[in-house]
Amino acid sequence: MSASIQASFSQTTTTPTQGRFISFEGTEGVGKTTAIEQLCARLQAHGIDYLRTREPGGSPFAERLREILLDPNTAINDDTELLLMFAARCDHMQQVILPALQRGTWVICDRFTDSTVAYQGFGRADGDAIVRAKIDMLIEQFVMQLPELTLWLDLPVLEGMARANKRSAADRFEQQATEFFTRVHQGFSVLASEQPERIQRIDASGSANEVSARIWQTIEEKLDI
Ligand code: Z5A
Repeated sequence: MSASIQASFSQTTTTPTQGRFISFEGTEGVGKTTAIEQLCARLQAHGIDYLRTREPGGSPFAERLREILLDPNTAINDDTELLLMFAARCDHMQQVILPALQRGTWVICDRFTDSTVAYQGFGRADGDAIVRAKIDMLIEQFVMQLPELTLWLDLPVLEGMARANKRSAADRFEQQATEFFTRVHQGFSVLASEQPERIQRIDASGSANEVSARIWQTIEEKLDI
C-alpha cells in the first residue's frame, strides 16, 4: 500500500446500524493488500458501506507516525516503537474507526492490535511475558473496540518474503532477518490459539482468487451475512 494512502471510503449509502469491524493480519507479503482489495470489491457489489484503512496509519496524524516508524533511518528503542504504535492507534481509533462504526460503516483494517503482539511482542521480544503484559495493558486501556473478526493470512515466512521482495525497497521492518519473521509468525499462531473465535486462520497459499474465496466464505459464516 502506498505511503500516501489513508482511509478510503466506498460510495454506497450508510445504514443506521453498528458497522462490522474486520482486521487482516499476517507476516510480510502474505497478500493482505491484495485480499483487502478483493474483499472491498465484494462489499461494494453487495451494497455494503465500508471504510478501508490500515495500521500504523489511517488518520492524518497516524500516517505521520507511520512514516517515522517505517523509515529505515529511524533509530528508536523497542519501548519507544511500541508506544508510537499505540499513539498512532489511539488517534486512528478515535478519529476514524469509532466514528465509522457508529454511523454503520464496515471497517476493514490492514493490521491492528495483533500485529503489535506479533511484531513488538514476539518479533522484537521473543514472546517475553513482561513485554506481553505491557501490550495487553495498552490494549485494555486504550483500545475501545477490538475487531469482531480477524483474518490471519497464514503463509510460510519465506514464501511471503519472496512475494514481498518482488516489490519496492524494504522499509524498517522489512529489513529484519528471517528469524525475526519466524518469531512474528509464531506470535500470530499463539494469538490464534488464544482467541479462536475472533481470529480465523486463512490458508494464504494458492492464487489471489482462491485466497479471496476462502476469506469471503469465512466472512459469510462468521458474520452471518
Ligand atoms: N507493524 C508493527 O510492527 N506493529 C504494529 O502494531 C503494526 C504494524 C500495526 C507495516 O505494515 C509494518 O508495520 C509491518 C508490521 C509493522 N511490517 N512488516 N513487515 P504493512 O502492512 O504496510 O507492510 P507489510 O506487512 O509488509 O504488508 P505488505 O508489504 O503490504 O504485504 P501484503 O499486503 O501482505 O501483501 P500484498 O502487497 O497484497 O502482496 C505482496 C505481493 O505478493 C504483491 O506483489 C502481490 O501482487 C503478490 N500476491 C498477493 N497475493 C498473492 C497470491 N495469492 N499469490 C501470489 N502472489 C500474490
